[in-house]
Amino acid sequence: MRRTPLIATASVVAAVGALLSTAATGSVAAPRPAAAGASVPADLALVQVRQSLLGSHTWYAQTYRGLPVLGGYYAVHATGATAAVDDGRRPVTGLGTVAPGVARSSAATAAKAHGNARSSRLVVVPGATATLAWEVFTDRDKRVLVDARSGRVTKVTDERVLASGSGKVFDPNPVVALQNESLKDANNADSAVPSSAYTTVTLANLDGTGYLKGSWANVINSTKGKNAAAFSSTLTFAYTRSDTRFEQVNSYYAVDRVQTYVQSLGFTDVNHESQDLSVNTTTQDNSWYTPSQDTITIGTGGVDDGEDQEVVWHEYGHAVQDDQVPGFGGGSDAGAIGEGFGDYLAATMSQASSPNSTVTPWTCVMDWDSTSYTSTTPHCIRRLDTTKTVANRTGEVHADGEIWSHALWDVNKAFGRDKATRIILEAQFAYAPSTTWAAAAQKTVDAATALYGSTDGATVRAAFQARGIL
Ligand SMILES: [Ca+2]
Ligand SMILES: [Ca+2]
Ligand SMILES: [Ca+2]
Ligand SMILES: [Ca+2]
Ligand SMILES: [Zn+2]
Repeated sequence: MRRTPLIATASVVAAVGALLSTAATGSVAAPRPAAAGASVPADLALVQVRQSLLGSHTWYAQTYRGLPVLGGYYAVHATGATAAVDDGRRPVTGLGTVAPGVARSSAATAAKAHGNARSSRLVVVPGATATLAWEVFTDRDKRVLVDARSGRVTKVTDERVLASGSGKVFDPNPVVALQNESLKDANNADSAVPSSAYTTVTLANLDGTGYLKGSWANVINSTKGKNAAAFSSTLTFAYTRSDTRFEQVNSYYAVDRVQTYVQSLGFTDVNHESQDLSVNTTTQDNSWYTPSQDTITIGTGGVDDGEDQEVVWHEYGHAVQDDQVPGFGGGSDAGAIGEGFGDYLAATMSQASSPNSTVTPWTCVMDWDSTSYTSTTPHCIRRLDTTKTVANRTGEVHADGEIWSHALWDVNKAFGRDKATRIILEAQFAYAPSTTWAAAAQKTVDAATALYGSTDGATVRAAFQARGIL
């Protein structure tokens, strides 16, 4: 892709001689010597010269009154007797002063939400109405542009070059994948689960360090010891279930996938960060989200929780709500909403890749983990289709969560997973930290109405009315 050259008549690749004659028309300042002996326009700063098999390649950055112009470049490729120019300079017009309106230190403060400034420089943002900006590089590998007049952040980009790896996972778990309710943990034995239960997947958005660390999921296990962090210099993470690293891969994949799904619904600010995961670091038959640490901990009791992506998605549901509403979950109503939403998120993530069969209905949550503590089939820790209403409340948040999750599931049945999940996530931004069920349900109706109109709002209302919530 090439931008409009500053010199209108200069072709993208032209002989240096042709460029010189264009320059002579007066649109740029006098030529000066180039590294290769040719002349180049004056608004350039030499970046580097590289020698290839066929010649030399001289790269310049475009400048405007001494400041770098973002994205503007100029290259001279000299091979033998000829030199070709690649003119990638960009138009800069409408810029008055090149003195910043806000100080470098103010720009660093403005960028603080994206990390501490490691370095910064004043740049020209090109265009028909060019502007000045501070380009701030932070210790979180973010490049933040701060408008030098208003002091506002205008753009944030991730500098890291992200990598894809591959891994073996259960999707979402062996019971669902094999449609087999009689699988048993057998004390974490490889032989207990046929190899056909595994799926080889792409592990996306890795940071390339060789660890399971990426844009949306971050395995924080220590690099040493019994549950050491998985490492692969080739980003190949193919383990079987008896290997403690298997749960790390499964957890990374589950979290990367749910955040990617959330973004596909249009949300750019729902737990939009690399979620910390501490995997197999407790022997309890439990997993949890810790708000003060912003960490999900995955346990190994019974079936390893990390072998069932529905466990991970449930915990991610807590992380999502904690991110949307500071301090969310106080009181028995909000607590039950937390559990119900976690179960909903697990179920709707499984919807994407598993059948809604009589063996493993979508409404059955944690089909594999629960084989170690339930005796009836299908094995489910909880369901999204119980007959319970508010009249059946017990005060125990997980049990009561089944009432809330049933309402959410009815919304899902009415609209499909994308639209339903979009409504639910949008609504949750407006929940109070210790909301009542009625208030949260009304916010959900309001979100549906605002996004899609009153008919759809009425459909959501009916779902909550069916559970006695509204
Ligand atoms: Ca295991
Ligand atoms: Ca988080
Ligand atoms: Ca377990
Ligand atoms: Ca399930
Ligand atoms: Zn929970």
